[in-house]
Amino acid sequence: MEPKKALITGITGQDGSYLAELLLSRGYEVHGLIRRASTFNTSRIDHILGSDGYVEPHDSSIKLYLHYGDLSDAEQINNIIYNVKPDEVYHLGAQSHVRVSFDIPEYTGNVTALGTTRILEAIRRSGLDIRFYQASSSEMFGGAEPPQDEETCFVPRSPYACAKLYSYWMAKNYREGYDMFASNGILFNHESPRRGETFVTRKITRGIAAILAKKAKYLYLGNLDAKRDWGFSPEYVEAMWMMLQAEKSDDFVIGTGETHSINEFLDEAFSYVGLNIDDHVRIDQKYFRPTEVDALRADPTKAEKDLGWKAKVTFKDLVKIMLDADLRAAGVEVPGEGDEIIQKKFETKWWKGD
Ligand code: NDP
Ligand code: GDR
Repeated sequence: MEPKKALITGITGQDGSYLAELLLSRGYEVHGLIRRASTFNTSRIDHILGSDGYVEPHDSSIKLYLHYGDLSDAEQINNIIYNVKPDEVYHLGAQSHVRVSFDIPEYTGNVTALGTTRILEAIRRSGLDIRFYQASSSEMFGGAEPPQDEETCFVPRSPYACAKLYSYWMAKNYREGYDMFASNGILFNHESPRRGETFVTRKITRGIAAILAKKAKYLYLGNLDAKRDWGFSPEYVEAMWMMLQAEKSDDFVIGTGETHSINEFLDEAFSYVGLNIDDHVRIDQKYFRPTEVDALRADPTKAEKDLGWKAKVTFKDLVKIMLDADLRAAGVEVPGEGDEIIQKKFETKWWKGD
C-alpha cells in the first residue's frame, strides 16, 4: 500500500519539527513548506534530514521533502497542493508571536489569517479529498474567564488572536460550506527544548543556563502575573494527528487543565538549579503588551472523551525537561530529572535531537 502523504506548513517551527518526526515514525511521506532565508532556518529538522542545510535527505528511506514557498504566495501554495496531492494538510505556519503582532499587525493578518484562506482555497480547487488541520490557539479566548472549552466565547486581545480567530472561522466555514474535513485544534501554550527563544518559558530556561555559564547576570522580563496552561509540544502534535484520524472533523481544546503564572514558572526553574530569583530577574517595560491575556486554563474533557488524548507531562515536569536541555546545551551541570521524566512517561520516544 502507498504510504499516506502529509503536507506540513511551519515544518521548521517547534511543532512542525515534532510532527514531522511523529508522521515519519508512522510511515508517512512528509512534505514541508519552507521559506527562503539568507541564513539556515532548518535547525529543528536537520537531524531528520541528516544534513546541516537545505538538501534532500541522503537516506532514501526517510521520506521527507521540502518545498520553497510562503503563506503570502497563493500561486505557489496551489502548485504545492496540486503537485504533492497530500492526504492530510497540517497548517502550522504563522507569524506566531503575540507581542510582535502588535508591531506588525497587517503582516500578521496577511500570513496568520489570509495564509489559511490560501491553503483552504488551494485544497478546495484541487478537488482532492484532503483532511485539513488548523492550528487554532487558546489566545482566541483572550479575556474570557477560565476554564475555557469548545463552548467558551472568544474575546481576542491581540492582532495575532484576531488573525487566528479569522482562520478558525474559515476552517469551520469550509467544513460547513464545502463538506471539507477541516478540524480546529485549539491548543493551549505548549513548550519544549525546541520552543522559540523569545517565548517566555524558553527565555527563562535559556536565561538561567546563560547565568550558570557566567555569560549573563540578569534576565529581563515583562508581566510576571499572567497565567498560562503550559504543556509539552510532542504530546500536542500527537493530538493534531488524532484529530485528522477521527471519523468526522470537529474542534478540540487541548491543554493540561492546570494554570500557573510566570512567577510560578520562575520559582520552579530557579529552585531546580538553586539560584535566587531576586539576584537575577529584572523587569523591562518593553516586554509588556498593550492588551494582556491574564489567565488561560483549558478544560480538555472533550479531547479525552472523543479522542482518548490526555496530557502526561505536568507543569513541574516541563520546567525540568526544558532546563535539562538548555543546561546541557550551555555546557553546565545537568540535574537530569527532566531526562528521567521523559524516560518514565514515554514508552517509545519517537522524537530525537533534543
Ligand atoms: P513557531 O513560531 O515555532 O513556528 C512557526 C512556523 O511558521 C515556522 O516554521 C515559520 O518558518 C513558519 N512561518 C512563519 N511565517 C511564514 C510565512 N510567511 N510563510 C511560510 N511559513 C511561515 O510556532 P509553533 O511551532 O510554536 O506553533 C505552530 C502553530 O501553532 C503556529 O501557527 C502557532 O501560532 C500555533 N499555536 C502555537 C501554540 C504554542 O503554544 N506553541 C499554541 C496554539 C497555537 P521560519 O522557521 O522560517 O520562521
Ligand atoms: P503567548 O506566549 O503570548 O501566551 O503565546 P509567550 O510565552 O510569548 O507569553 C506568555 C506570557 O508571558 C508574559 N511575559 C513574557 N512573554 C515574552 N514572550 N517575553 C517576556 O519577556 C515576557 N515576560 C512576561 C507575556 O506577557 C504573556 O502573558 C504563545 C504563542 O506560542 C502563540 O503562538 C500561541 O498561540 C499561544 O502561546 C497559545
